Amino acid sequence: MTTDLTKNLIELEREKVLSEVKERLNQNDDPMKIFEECKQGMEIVGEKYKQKEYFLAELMLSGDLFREVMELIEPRLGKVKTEGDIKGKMVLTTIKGDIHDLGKNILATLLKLEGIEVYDLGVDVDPDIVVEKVKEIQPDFLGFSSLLTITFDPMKEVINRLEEAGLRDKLKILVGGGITTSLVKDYIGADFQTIDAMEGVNYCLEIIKSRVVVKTRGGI
Ligand code: B12
Repeated sequence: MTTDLTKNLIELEREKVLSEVKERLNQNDDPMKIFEECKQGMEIVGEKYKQKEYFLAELMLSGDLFREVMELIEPRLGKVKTEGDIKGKMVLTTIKGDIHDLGKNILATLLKLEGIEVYDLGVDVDPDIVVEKVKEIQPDFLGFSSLLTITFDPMKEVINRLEEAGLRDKLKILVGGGITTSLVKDYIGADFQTIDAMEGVNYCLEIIKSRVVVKTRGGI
């Protein structure tokens, strides 16, 4: 179902989008529902770009508008956990060639709300830097946000190099972003793939829970 919000976002009606978001937040509507409706709009903007109905200018406007929506939504999502509640660490990145960051940023926010510390390396990041940071930080998770097909080979390269360095086994690797599929996960050698940030967060929480159980059993 296409809501007014989704429709207005597709049509890049900035004022209408922002005023509806503000109004619904004031009425305590679920911020994640508002987010999903806007995300759906972004997918259709992408389709229109593909069909040459929209051009780069519209992609850019949609990106800016979505960011403005996120700025309104994020403070309503909850409280970031404090140091004592940290359950795990993720190095998160968008690899070389790709500058899309809206999905990555929402994932980072949702992870922090659940007590997963995020080392966000940013966008267009060289594989060397990702490998170095994983060596340095020794995270539980490595997350790749990918919106361009040209990122598949550099992500695969990072994973191969982590394997060669003996760092792969301890690490769970997630890949997400609108264009990814389970085939991409298999191709690059990741453990988990999703196009829904919350599913990624839940996967991390399950892994952390299972590790706690194993440790507890080991201690008996
Ligand atoms: C907005 C947008 C842009 C903006 C990005 C602004 C920004 N700061 O991010 C701008 C204008 C910069 C842009 C540029 C380009 N874009 Co663009 N863009 C989009 C668009 C319309 C929306 C992307 C988006 O933000 N969606 C909303 C977010 C919230 O969704 P998401 O990223 O999927 O994230 C969600 C989940 O996937 C998940 N998630 C995301 N990452 C991760 C990571 C992990 C670990 C986990 C667990 C979960 C997770 O969490 C999020 C919430 O649920 C998409 C269309 C689409 N279908 O995605 C095209 C799209 C990605 N772009 C595309 C293209 C071609 C380009 C350009 C090459 C265009 C050009 N000619 O220059 C450039 C590339 C620039 C570059 N080098 O990166 C193509 C990619 C095609 C391909 N297969 O490679 C798409 C698919 C459009 C299309 N249908 O053709 N783009």
